[in-house]
Amino acid sequence: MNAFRRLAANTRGRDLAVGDIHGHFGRLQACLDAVGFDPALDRLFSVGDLVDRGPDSLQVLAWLAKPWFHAVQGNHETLAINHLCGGRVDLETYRAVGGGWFLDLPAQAQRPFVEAFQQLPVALQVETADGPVGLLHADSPFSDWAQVPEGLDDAAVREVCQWSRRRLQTADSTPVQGLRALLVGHTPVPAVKVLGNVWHLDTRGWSSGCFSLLDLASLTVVSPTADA
Ligand SMILES: [Mn+2]
Repeated sequence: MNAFRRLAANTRGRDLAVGDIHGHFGRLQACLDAVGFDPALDRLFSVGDLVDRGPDSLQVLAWLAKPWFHAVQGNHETLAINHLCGGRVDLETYRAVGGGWFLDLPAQAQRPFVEAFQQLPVALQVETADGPVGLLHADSPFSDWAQVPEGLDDAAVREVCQWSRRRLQTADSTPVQGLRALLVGHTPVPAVKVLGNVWHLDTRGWSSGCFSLLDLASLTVVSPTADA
């Protein structure tokens, strides 16, 4: 697995990003339909946590096979990998955060999910006309994005990328240098929240909120509101 991936700009259609999905691909598709998402031209970027909690986790393999869908690895994908690959996972906690669909599969059926999750980068950089946009699941481990590609060799750095809530908890608005914007999820927010140039996109579309689709070219939220 290469933990860092770069993607060229989309010169044909729109690039949109979404926060944590957590097994709600049906709701996500409805949201994409509502904004006229065109799978022939547009791309959708996910900040990870594709599975657990919602009813559609098994659909994740079909979604990851879509050529227009690009995701980074969230901490929930890491839980599945660690469970099958001998890492330490507290089973009670994993089940409590929605991992039952995975834990109840026979090991042989768990394997394709883990293999797909292992292919996901921890950090992704997408070019836009106005500069690069970064994505990772939780928080940037560095104030300079240029340090990320090599830094990801370190497990402690990957852990910050996938688990940290420091920036939101400390309301740190220091921008991440080298990026136009960094898009993250992991910690739910009532509405899309920007700290510095870091956009927190997990607006609980998987729970009582709704998905927020962010247009990467304009850095505007294009998804309909709950009462639209
Ligand atoms: Mn998470």
